[in-house]
Amino acid sequence: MDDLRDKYLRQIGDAADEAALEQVRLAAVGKKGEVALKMRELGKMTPEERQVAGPALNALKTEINSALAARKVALEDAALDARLREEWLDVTLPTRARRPGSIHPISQVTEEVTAIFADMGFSVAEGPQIETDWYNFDALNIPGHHPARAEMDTFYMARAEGDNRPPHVLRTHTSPVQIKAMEAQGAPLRAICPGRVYRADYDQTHTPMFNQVEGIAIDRDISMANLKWCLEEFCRAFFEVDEIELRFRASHFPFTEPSAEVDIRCSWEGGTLKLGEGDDWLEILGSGMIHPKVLAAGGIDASEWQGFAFGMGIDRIAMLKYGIPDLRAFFDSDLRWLRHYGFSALQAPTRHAG
Ligand code: 2NL
Repeated sequence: MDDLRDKYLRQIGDAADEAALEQVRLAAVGKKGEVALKMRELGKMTPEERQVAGPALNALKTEINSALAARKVALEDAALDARLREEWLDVTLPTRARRPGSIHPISQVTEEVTAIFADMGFSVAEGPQIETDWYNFDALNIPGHHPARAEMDTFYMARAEGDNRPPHVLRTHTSPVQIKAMEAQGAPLRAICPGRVYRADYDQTHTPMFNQVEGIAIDRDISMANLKWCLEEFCRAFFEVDEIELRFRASHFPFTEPSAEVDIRCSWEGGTLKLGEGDDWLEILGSGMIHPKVLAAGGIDASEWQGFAFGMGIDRIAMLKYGIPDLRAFFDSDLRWLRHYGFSALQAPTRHAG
């Protein structure tokens, strides 16, 4: 018994870490440890022997267990001490004389657009960037084999092997958010939905991720005339030009009928863009009256309600407003570019001040 005690107390003292200590614990007082084996031998003893050996074994077990617990605490303390010696921070060091960060033009323009439409009574809705194909396509009147699904160069999410359900997609527009707003809030409804969208397209004027803002207004008597006023008001406020002129060109989208692409009058004289004057036209957005099937997909009765919708690229209108020449630079995270085109965190979006 004394040999056992000496052996295990020494091993406990020598255990260099918690793993080693656990090995000793198993060998000594574990289910198949040496003390347990000795306790099994009690059965073979005479009652007199057992009366001595039993309590002695129990006392040994208790002694080993408390030595184990004490050693565990000591090891934990030592580990903590080592960590505290290793991980330290001199909080008295002076701060680095560093320029503060800046607001990315995308964030700035999103704020500006949001503030302008908020003034016109639109609320803001956001939603997930990964969508079911129903919310991204079917609800928008883009059925399974419609070429728009291919046109939109969709990124499909992987499915587990053997899972034959249609894959989720990275949303190709923010329209799913409007469908969900219709479902949740019903009509009448005015909402804009800014956010990231994804299309597998990469060249001078396309990045696989870009930012879009879409808007919808639904009521009993909303018309294209309301759409035109709203968009003119928006352009005046956003581009900070009083004399703007918009041109509606007949177009086609599956989710609107009729549909129109909207151009803004501009001039490129002297190589700089001026809005509201000149003989050129610049396409800035797409729009139309929400297709009755899309209203129905959002749970809205198309015989009672109608509305307009529009969509535009935030990156694109940011380039126009702030004279940013290269779309791809938006996503390069180049510090010099960010310093040049970024906005001060203290500078409010243009419309907030007015
Ligand atoms: C573009 C064109 C557009 C819409 C987006 C929309 C959304 C719902 C219902 C109907 Cl929920 N329409 N969105 C409508 C017309 C055009 O975007 O060129 N975007 C960059």
